[in-house]
Amino acid sequence: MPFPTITVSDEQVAFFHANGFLSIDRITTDEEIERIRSTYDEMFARRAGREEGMEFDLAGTDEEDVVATLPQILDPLRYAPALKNTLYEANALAVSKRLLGPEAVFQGSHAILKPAHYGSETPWHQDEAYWSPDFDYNALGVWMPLQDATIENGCMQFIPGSHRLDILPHHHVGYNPKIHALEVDDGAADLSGAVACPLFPAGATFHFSRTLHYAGPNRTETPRRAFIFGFGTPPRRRKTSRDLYWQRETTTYAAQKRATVSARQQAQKT
Ligand SMILES: O=C(O)CCC(=O)C(=O)O
Repeated sequence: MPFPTITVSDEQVAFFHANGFLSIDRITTDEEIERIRSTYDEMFARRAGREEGMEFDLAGTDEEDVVATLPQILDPLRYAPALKNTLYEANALAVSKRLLGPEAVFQGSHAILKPAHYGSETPWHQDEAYWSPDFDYNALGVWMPLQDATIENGCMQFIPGSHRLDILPHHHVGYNPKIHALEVDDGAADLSGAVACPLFPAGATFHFSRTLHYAGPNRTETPRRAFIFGFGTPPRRRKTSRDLYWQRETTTYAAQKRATVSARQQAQKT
């Protein structure tokens, strides 16, 4: 892993803790962005991870013959090793340690593509609405675009201070449990003070795992690509599980494929 080349100031750390998000102008070099972008496009073109349920349409029901409007790849480093050991990751980890504490470690990655012209919105949500209800978290997401990110193509937007809220009630988009994306229930939060964070390529945003966030549809001529990391201190097991009832309703094709892979792996172990 390269040595980190950036840090954040005490003022930026204080801003993150007060507001639940932080935007920075540069997290890696333009050369690295170019390299990542060609690997990223190749990975989405071959729909890496589709058979295992790791590539799917976030915003739709993900049938084979329907065009995906918000394709996502989970764990892209597994499918494209060229995405490993980047300066982006080194800098994202260094900043995450400043924001969360020195015990923060890498916890995962994903990639979300909003295709040109018809890329869907990513609805308002808290990341923890997707996570295991058995743990408490001290975690954040780092979001890096591979081209300009604007309001028109779907840059990140945040509700300041929402990281202090509990996990709010969510539902699958359209109340359709075949759709992976979750959306906070209507009226559960005041979304009026949203702050949009446009970025140049190689900029990045950081947000706490409870911060309400959204990214609009892509109505521009070019794809909006985002490469996302998660970092956190070790999750702490709760005495009682939270009741994130919307997770029990999930019936996506991708979740079924992942369950089949996991059952096969268990059977091979025994
Ligand atoms: O890239 C997007 O559209 C949304 C990203 C997001 O929700 C996240 O990084 O937590």
